[in-house]
Amino acid sequence: MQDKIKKARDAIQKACKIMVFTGAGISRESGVPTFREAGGLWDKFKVEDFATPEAFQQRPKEVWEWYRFRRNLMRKVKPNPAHYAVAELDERHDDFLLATQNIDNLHQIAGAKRVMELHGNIFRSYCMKCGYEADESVSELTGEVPSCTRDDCSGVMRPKVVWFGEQLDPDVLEQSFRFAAQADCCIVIGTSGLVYPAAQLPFLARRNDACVIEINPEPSAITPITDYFLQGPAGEIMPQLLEETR
Ligand code: BJW
Ligand code: ZN
Repeated sequence: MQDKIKKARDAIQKACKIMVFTGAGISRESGVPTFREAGGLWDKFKVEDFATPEAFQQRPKEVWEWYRFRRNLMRKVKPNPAHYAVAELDERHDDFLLATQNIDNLHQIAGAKRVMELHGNIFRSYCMKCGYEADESVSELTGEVPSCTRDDCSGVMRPKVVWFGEQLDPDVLEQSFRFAAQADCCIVIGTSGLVYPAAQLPFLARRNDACVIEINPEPSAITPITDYFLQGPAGEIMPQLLEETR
């Protein structure tokens, strides 16, 4: 394992264009539950009841309750050593991009600057009628199903996250795809690699002959295309990829 870590570290040092692609697993050690593991969110809640536009249309109050519950949890947690190591890579490398599927803000709190939020951000909401956006990282909009506070719009507000069957923000997706297709190193951390189009990113990098490094305690759908699969928790392994080069 130490030999593999050393080789991965060398590949990162040599690389010019580095992409980091993260999923729920990177925040696991901070106390944020993942989706598809035993005990994960999809064990307790059905995807179609909470993470689809149809669910929101039919039961907006329950969907909002679920998001408030998760917001309250995410507000309390802190970045772990893996988030800080990713932020350090961002600071060190001129040509860097972090594409995250996470909505928890932990990368930004750790100090990462060049972040693409593929699936949105749980602390933001927008009006479905006029598009007005609200930042609710500090205080929540009120009401069981909050309504728009701009002028006299009073449209229905929804969390600014991407549900199944919805398009990802085209700018975010395009910038991430373009970067991945030119990257010479792609570090994949804590994702099952099952959700598309996000999961395409490491495959695009691989097609460009990038060195693909993965950190995950379990193999994922991305593992078969990796050069170095570093099996274990992100909070322990990710900081080791930066050691000695500090
Ligand atoms: C650790 C660890 C530790 C544990 N350290 N690691 C092509 C083929 C097939 C299907 C599709 C396709 N293209 C589109 C689709 C449909 C669909 C899709 O992908 N379905 C598949 C599941 C079959 N995609 C979409 O609908 C997307 N939209 C789209 O494609 O639009 C175009 C379109 C529109 C209409 C019709 C057709 C096309 C949108 C996807 C939105 C995903 N949204 C969610 C919810 C976000 C909001 C919320 O949280 O409430 O995003 S679902 C959920 O999954 C969330 C995550 O970001 C995403 C990915 O999950 P992630 O991060 O990988 O988590 P897990 O739990 O799966 O894995 C955790 C990993 O961590 C595990 O591997 C652990 O081992 C590991 N781990 N501890 C490191 N300490
Ligand atoms: Zn509005």
